[in-house]
Amino acid sequence: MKKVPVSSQSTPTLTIRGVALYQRLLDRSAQTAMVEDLRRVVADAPLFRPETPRGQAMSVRMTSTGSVGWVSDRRGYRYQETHPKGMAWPPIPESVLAIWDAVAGTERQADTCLINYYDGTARMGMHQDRDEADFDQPVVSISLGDDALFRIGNLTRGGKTESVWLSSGDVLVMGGEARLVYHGIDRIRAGSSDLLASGGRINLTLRVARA
Ligand code: MD6
Ligand code: FE
Repeated sequence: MKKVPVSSQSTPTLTIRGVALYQRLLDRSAQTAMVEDLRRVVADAPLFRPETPRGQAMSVRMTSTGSVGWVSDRRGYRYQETHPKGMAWPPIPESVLAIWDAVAGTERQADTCLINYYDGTARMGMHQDRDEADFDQPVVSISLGDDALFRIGNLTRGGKTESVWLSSGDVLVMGGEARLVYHGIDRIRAGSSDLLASGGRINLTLRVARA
């Protein structure tokens, strides 16, 4: 696992409602190296399709890395130490941790990285990320592959929203006042990137889940 050379460049190219966006922070070779690392992860901890607590199958497929991983089923949303098939989650690749180090702005290291895979029709409804113990710790997200329309709302459900297209290599930080804003993915622009051989989009979210 190679360290991805990212400039410790800590000026966002765009900030929307406190959500900081670092567009194209990863160049093509960094993206390719990261995808290789993720292929190894998925070989050990296969993607699965979670169910919401209400029994609805999500359109996104997921797996995790780190000491804990995020799961959802009839018992609810939570972090747990094992994949639904029972194995421990693989470690977070160094290439991914390097991005946390470059932009998170916190002393703590991420203890989990959720891997979301979107095919051309997948989406993610508006939600808050609130299953973590400490909301003073940011969430750092990395986009790879097809473009995605990311919608940013408010601290409560509803109200006016703003949207931005996320492209391959973009990194987003949700911290501070923006840590609990509602957000979602409306749609993927299928075929907009050739990074992934079979198309689609990968989104990585790095977090500190445990206190
Ligand atoms: C996605 N991202 O980009 C979904 N959550 O596919 C998220 O849900 C997200 O990008 C918290 C912080 C940053 C994110
Ligand atoms: Fe989220």
